[in-house]
Amino acid sequence: MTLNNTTQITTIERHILDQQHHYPDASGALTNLLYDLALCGKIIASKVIQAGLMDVLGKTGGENVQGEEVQKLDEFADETIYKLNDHTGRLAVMGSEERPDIIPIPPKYKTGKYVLLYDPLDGSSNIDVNVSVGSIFAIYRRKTPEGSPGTLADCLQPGKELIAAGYIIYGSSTMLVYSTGNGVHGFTLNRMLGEFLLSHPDIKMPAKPKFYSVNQAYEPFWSPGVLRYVRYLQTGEGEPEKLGLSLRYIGSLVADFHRNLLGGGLFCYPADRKDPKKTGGKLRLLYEAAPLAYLAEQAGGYATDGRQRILDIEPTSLHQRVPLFIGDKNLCLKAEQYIKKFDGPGA
Ligand code: P6P
Repeated sequence: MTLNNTTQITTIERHILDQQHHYPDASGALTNLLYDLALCGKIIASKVIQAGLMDVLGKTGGENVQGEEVQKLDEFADETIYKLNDHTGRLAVMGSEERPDIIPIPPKYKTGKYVLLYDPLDGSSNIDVNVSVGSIFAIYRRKTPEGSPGTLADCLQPGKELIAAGYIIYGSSTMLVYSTGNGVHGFTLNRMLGEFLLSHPDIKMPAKPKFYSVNQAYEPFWSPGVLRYVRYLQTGEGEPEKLGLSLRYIGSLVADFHRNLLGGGLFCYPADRKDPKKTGGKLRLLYEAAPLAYLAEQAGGYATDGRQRILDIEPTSLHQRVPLFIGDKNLCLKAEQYIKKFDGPGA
């Protein structure tokens, strides 16, 4: 049977299982955890598609056809990921962008050896204008002894300790992109079969970048180094040839990252002085920057906060923010050079 002219149908379950042999001590728990996240993606995708309809219902202040109160989709996504993972015995603890503190495993369930950190629905404010949004996940091994409740210390691990990371993008098609440290692999949801099928094996960022992504509205609030860097992205100043980049900014991190991963380019969200909360950047380290940095490096790219490699940053709090430059490795390293030169050693 052929599908999209391929002679082999590889489901995500099959692919994850094939990856398992890289981990001799694999008990299958990581494999099953990734299955569970794929199922979360299917469930969330089914709701995101209806969002417009629900919005119409929501506008009457009424209830949806099942008599349920219309839930905010990001809360729905958060509940879905939590409920599909709280009882499996695979996790020691969870952390979510939607919840202020770590999420313990209910005492009635066994704890496991993994830690799941997630952004259940990043960019959800874009849903009502039909812009792609995404769920992001990061998986670590616990550091505290098995059998005890997971702790904040289990969550505050640098990205270089990740054992798996990925995202589900809800766009023109629903895709799950993940890595367990052996390359980045993309799966597209076949709604008829209800299966994620391998569509983008071993993704590598194109050697020649085509795009840069930044919110130019914050230009007046950037540091001198960031200003000069973005000017470099626009003009290629000092380079033997123009960079020839196009600006593409969707305002949805997963969508911007996904386009640059496949098309080649750099996304940046620098620190800015416009909002006191963003003087250290807007995006979150643990469940946005670090998992995407892991994928970027697995695909031949890089990620920095402008001073250091994202994956080397030792987290100090669950929801800490970082400036983010992610994608094409040369362009990321150029950001570090400009910031060091024009903003000083450790501004
Ligand atoms: P701004 C969405 O709200 C988000 O968290 C990311 O998905 C996105 O990259 C960023 O914020 C956009 O922020 O300030 O440009 O609207």
